[in-house]
Order: sequence, then C-alpha cells, then structure tokens
Amino acid sequence: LEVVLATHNAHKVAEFQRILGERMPQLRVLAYDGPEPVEDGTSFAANALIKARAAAEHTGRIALADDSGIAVDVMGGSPGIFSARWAGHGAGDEANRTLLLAQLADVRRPNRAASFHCTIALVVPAALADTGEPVEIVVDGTWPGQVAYEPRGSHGFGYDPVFEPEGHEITAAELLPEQKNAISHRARAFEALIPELERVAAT
Ligand code: ITT
Repeated sequence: LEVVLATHNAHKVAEFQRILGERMPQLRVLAYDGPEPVEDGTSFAANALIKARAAAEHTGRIALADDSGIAVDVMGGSPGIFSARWAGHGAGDEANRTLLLAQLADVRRPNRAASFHCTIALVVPAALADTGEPVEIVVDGTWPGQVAYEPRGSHGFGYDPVFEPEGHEITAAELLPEQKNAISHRARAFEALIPELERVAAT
C-alpha cells in the first residue's frame, strides 16, 4: 500500500515513516509537496482535509495530511490552527515559542494548561474506492500538559521545548524522540488511523 503524505514539514514525514512503517510493514509513505492549497479552514479537521484532498486529486493516490498545533486553555485555544505562523508567516519555530512565552508571562500554574492536537485526514480518491465515491476519514489525537516557564531541551521541533506533557517534569524536547513518538498527540492519532488504513488496504 502506497500513500502520499501532503506536507512541507520534513519532521512530519520522518515521524509518519517511522511510526506507520513499524506498524504496517507493507505501507510506503511517499512525501508529496506539490501545489499547496490555501489552508483556510477554521478547524484542524478542515485544514487536514483541504491538504489531503489536494494531494489525492493531484496524484490520484491515497493521501494523508496532518494538521496540528498547540492550544492554550487560558488563551481560548490559541494558537490552535495558527500554531505554525503564530509570530507571522515565515517567522519560524523559535519566534513562535518566544511570542507564546511572552503572552503567558503573567500566567502562573495551574493556569498554563495546554494541549497538543493532531488531526490526520485520509482521502481515498474515487477511482481507487470500491464505492466509486471518494472516501474521507478524519482521526484525532490530544496530548495534555502545560506550557513551561522557559524553553528546555533540544529534541523535536515546534513548541516541544515549551510543552511539559502531563505526568512529566520535563519538556517534550527533553524526551528522546522515541519516547515522544510513543505517547504524543501524533502517536494517539496514529492509533486511530492504523485500523482505518488497514481497512483501506484490505479493499
Ligand atoms: P504542513 O502544513 O506542510 O504539514 P506545518 O508545519 O505548517 O506543515 P501545521 O500547519 O499542521 O503544519 O502546523 C503545525 C504547527 O504546530 C507546527 O509548525 C508546530 O509549530 C506545531 N506542532 C505540531 N506538532 C508538533 C509537535 O509534535 N511538537 C511540537 N510542535 C508541534
């Protein structure tokens, strides 16, 4: 089974390849970085579907896309779907983290509660679906925790250095990649995705 993963984020390709490949040896994840659709959805699910649909249409292959981010409770769920560009388009991960810490400068625990969210869309183009209709499936994973007072750790990417997962006194960037990959929001979304992929592989 070959699927294309619609993303421009090399970290995501690596995580998908490693985690899905381990669980489904017959699966090959191909990076797709064709024309980028406008991500103008108002939810993680809407944006994941926009990206997966575009890749499925463009390649005629089964497509996956991930939309993810961090939601801070006291900020009403922001940065949320705007996580990748919280400090502006192209500002980068470090600028995003610095801005978030500045916005929470006066907020003490336990009010720094936050969660990572990962939504994955799976789109089977009509031509490959046994019903003759496109198949669209969306799964989610959530990883609760809190925002740290200062960045720590050198693994991972994005908001990992400023996110302390529940049950840990260290940040996600202080976890080894294999530890993070076993328990993260993305790992939780993969748990829900694998049975769906197996169903698709069987048809
Ligand atoms: P694509 O849309 O091309 O897949 P992207 O990085 O722009 O790549 P998103 O729009 O889904 O992806 O933005 C997700 C952002 O949320 C990402 O840039 C990180 O800042 C953050 N994020 C998502 N998963 C994360 C994780 O596991 N660890 C740390 N930060 C994460």
